[in-house]
Amino acid sequence: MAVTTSQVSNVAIGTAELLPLQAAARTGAEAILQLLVACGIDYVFLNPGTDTAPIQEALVALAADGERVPTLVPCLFENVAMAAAHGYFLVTRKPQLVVVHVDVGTQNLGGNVHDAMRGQAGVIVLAGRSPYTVDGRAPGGRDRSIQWQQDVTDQIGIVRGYVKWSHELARVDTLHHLIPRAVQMAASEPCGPVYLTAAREVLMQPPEGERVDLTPARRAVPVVTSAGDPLALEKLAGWLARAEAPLAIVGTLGRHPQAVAPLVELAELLGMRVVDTRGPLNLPFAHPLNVDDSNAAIREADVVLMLDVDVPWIPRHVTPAAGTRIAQIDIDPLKESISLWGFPVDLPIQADSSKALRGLVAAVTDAATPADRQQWATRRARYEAHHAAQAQSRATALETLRHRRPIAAEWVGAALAERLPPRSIVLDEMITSSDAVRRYLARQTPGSLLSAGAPGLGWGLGAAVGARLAAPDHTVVTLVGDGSFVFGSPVAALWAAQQAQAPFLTVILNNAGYNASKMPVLGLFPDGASSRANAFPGVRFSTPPDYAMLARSCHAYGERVEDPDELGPAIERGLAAVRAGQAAVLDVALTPI
Ligand SMILES: Cc1ncc(C[n+]2csc(CCOP(=O)(O)OP(=O)(O)O)c2C)c(N)n1
Ligand SMILES: [Mg+2]
Repeated sequence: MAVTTSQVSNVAIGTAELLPLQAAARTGAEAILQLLVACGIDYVFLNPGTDTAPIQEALVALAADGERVPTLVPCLFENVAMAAAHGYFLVTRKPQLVVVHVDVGTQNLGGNVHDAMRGQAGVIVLAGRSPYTVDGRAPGGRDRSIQWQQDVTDQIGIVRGYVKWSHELARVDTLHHLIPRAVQMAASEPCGPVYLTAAREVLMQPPEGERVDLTPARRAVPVVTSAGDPLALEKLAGWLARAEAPLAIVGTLGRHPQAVAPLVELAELLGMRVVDTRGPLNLPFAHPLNVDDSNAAIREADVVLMLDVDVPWIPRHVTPAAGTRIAQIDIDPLKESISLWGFPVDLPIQADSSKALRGLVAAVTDAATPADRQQWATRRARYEAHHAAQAQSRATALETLRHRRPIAAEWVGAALAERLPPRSIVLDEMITSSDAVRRYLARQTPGSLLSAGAPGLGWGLGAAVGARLAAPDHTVVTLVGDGSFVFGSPVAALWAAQQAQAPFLTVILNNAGYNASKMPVLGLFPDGASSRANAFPGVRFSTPPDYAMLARSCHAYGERVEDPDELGPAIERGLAAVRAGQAAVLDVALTPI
């Protein structure tokens, strides 16, 4: 049979039909903003400096003329700006603008640029760069000593390994090509950050006729992705149809919430279990085909389908059996940006999984005989029974866990699950508490659970600001470790939330240190000196900061929770503060590491 090409098409990010052909622009900075607005950019997350002054001026001057400008979100630390744009992108798939000072502002984007790259988040970063001229003739030329110090040999090199594309905007008369190109690049899959620099002379130079051509901005639409080669999908359907133990391993498929339904359909049709690695929600948590013990499932599988996953298993811990057929559907099957990537794949298919899965479901349906269907239904019933027993033992365990003191991470998940309103988005930067919390939080709705998709800590707070701006009718809750909370520049993030009227609830899983940095010491040296002396340099926070007080100093609600019976009421107080427009931080005391 022929696999039909999916009808799903990419969403245009601009407002193409409504655009005028040209816009007024007295300076290069005004031209850039006009172009970005024409490309659908709604927000600018800004940390300014000497060389971004023309952009700051353009925001005010254009607004005074009644022109539309991106809404400003002031960020007191650059990693908050980067994470906020990332969070906004995950909800909307629309890149936003991050403006930072020169090389130093770029360096402060820090690990959150890594997150945007690995998490495939489209973000436009625009950094100033030292002025080109020193003689005083060109407007914007150097007038401060720092402009020599900040004139480094390779500013773009700071982020080159972490961006999809970069460019030094050196001329005003090419901005109308380059800005839409930057937006298209960021928003096309695999999405990612792009990095632009512009010197003040360019930002201040008047475009010809003091107008900028907006026509290219009409075409800043993401590249239409493929639904996958029909023959390859048919072949894969044949493998799956004849499998004894088919298994899907899923990474970031759920970045397209519409991909979850066809995954569920495929899994239910085949009685195929699904390993959901710790990314966005790929499968409703309570789905009976959701695998708890992924290593055992991988060992048993005879056909594995990898779906948008960077690391399907850790070879040191488990590998599929030798004869297992392994297929892959991925927007980026080669993983070019990962130096050592050697997972064996017999059938790598480049495709947008949200589209390809529909074709795959159709192909499997077509290939199914009544005997197949009978066999798949039996298999599904067996897994469902197993899952029901697990769910029962989880519920039994919770009866004890909900009263444990110090508070159990599992109870944090369950207490939230009992109280979060239906329209909630949860962000996960919890590190070692994540599995326990996720198991009891049991997110169900596609698009309602987000993660950085990468290990650069300091993402969860800024990303919550962006997610809330993108979904103002949703309750946004960010779950972080105590280490991650501090990495997230809480003063800057909570203040940005207040300024941008983007309140969210933060729950800190506070184990008084970096558990993730303690565990490798025990793992590599189980009987080593650290283990024997119970001494772990750099990982325990003795006399930790008072995070609730810190929150209050940033105009947020803040509360420390030590009593498990108080956890539920505290969550309600936090949610009430958020409903009233105030950010809230609950510092939940877990067992110290
Ligand atoms: C920017 C950055 N710095 C350092 C690390 C290394 N690192 C990984 S996990 C971790 C500790 C996280 O602590 P916390 O958020 O409290 O979570 P826990 O491990 O205690 O569960 C550290 C320091 C990192 N991933 N990113
Ligand atoms: Mg911790």
